[in-house]
Amino acid sequence: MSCGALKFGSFTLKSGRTSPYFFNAGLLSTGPILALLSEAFAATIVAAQQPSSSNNKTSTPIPPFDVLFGPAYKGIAFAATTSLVLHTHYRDSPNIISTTPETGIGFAYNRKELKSHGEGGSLVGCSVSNKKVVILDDVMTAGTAVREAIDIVSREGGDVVGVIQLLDREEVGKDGASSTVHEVEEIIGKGRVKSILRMRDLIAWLDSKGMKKELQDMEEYRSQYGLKD
Ligand code: OMP
Repeated sequence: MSCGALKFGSFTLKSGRTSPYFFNAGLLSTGPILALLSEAFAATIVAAQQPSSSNNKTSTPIPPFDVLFGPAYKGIAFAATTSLVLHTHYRDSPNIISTTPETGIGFAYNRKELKSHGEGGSLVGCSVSNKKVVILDDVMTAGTAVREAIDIVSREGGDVVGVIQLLDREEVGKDGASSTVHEVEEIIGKGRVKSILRMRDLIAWLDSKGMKKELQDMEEYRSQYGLKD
């Protein structure tokens, strides 16, 4: 909230849902904030690579991988800065990287418009072809944006083995029956979609600040679109 990235009011979302809050990750745009975010993304990736302590045998950790993919535009800075942090802080951790620590994790992002001259193509940065790829993105609501990112990487021959979101709004997916996270994990594997923050964290924070009106609006929205568990 201190930099305006989290706003309360009435917002029409990409999914058509009317939300009492909106998270604009484009405003997370200073050096100190990026340092915090990229460290959080890196730590979340490393934690997601550990075998789950739960008894759920179907859940698979994110395997060693090669490339971070940041969907244009907001994901670009996340992928670039997190690949840097994985190199500076985590290069000696075993099993993060499927290539050598010296090469490090690459990063890539898409162009919103195809470029026909110069090097051409729709992706910029490290090739994802025949690579294991982790997608870093801003917010997940109904999952349209993240599905698009998975399609882009797959079309270029990459294998998406993980998705890390900055904020999971913890909503039901397009069919309204199960969570968006569940639907995306159906595509890339159970236990492979992680988030730094979730809607429940925002609610706990609002509660701790005594922001009653916002809290009530969030709870109402959650009863309509939130997870039932
Ligand atoms: P879904 O594609 O429905 O998952 O919505 C996620 C996308 O909507 C994000 O990548 C953003 O472009 C945008 N969005 C936000 O940036 N912040 C929000 O709080 C909510 C949305 C949204 O439209 O759902």
